[in-house]
Amino acid sequence: MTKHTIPDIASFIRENKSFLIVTHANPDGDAIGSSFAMLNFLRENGKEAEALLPEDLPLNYREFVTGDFAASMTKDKINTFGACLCIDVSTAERIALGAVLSRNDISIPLVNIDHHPDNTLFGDVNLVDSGSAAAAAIVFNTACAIKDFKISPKTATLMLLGIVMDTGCFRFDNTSPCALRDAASLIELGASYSRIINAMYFTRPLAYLKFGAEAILDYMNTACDGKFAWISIEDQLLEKYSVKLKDIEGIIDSARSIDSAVVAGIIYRKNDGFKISLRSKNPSVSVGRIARKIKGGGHEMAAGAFIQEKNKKEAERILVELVQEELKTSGIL
Ligand SMILES: [Mn+2]
Repeated sequence: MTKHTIPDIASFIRENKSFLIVTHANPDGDAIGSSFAMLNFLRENGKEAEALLPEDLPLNYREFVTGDFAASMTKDKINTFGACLCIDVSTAERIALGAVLSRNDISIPLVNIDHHPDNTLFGDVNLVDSGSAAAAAIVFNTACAIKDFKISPKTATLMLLGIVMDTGCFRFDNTSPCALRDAASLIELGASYSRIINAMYFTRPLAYLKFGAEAILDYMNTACDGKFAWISIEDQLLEKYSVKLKDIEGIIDSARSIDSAVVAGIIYRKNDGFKISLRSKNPSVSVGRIARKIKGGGHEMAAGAFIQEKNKKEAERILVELVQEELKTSGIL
């Protein structure tokens, strides 16, 4: 359970020959950017590396990752690598290894590279910096610490992708001087900022816009004097526009942008309960704290959780109560 530093990881990478890269389930921009940046970086500098990602990528990310990963892997295969680099994952349970495998099936050294404040230091080696805006920024700084290794424009673009997406395109509170400096350095290294912005913010099927319009019109709710706004996503609405959940998580920004809202959320049915994403607009209101009460976790300003409850009205009641409690604790209500 020791914490390591960037120079430790830099020498670890230098000393090992082959790496397996894994990230979290439902990968977001930082998970995808940081893992594939690491994959490219290692390959371009003479290391053997493979990525395991047993999930479909959200549509807009596909052009950055050209099918270059394994969708499944056996335990034996995993353990043929020199080490496993696990990037942007807060707990061992969240590692995306497919349906059958778990952390305990990995017997090679596991390096945990992450920035979540609730990281459980589950690796054999742990590089965890919760002050970092994105895991991609940690990957970038680690890459810089390996002096004779090169960072190509392709790798730099993937690193920048992670930083752009985890800072909400430099709009969230984690947009630190450091994050902006890293982004500037990456653009100097040839990262294509315009390509990222066009793919992430200016490219979507018309059906997605219509989905968003109807979601705002008919599925937006508010509580706590308008301080909590959330969209309750119904399967029938997804079906109507042939939209996949993983492609529309940005819809939470519509709730977030409501002037009175301090906490924004989306809620949707998953298995035997409801999955919840939450955002806070005020640093004294921790949605991470709310999430940790209901089988979830994440950052203080952005978190995810799960309510095991079949009835939607009841799940929403539980959620509103928890948000209300947090708003009261922090003196907002
Ligand atoms: Mn992240």
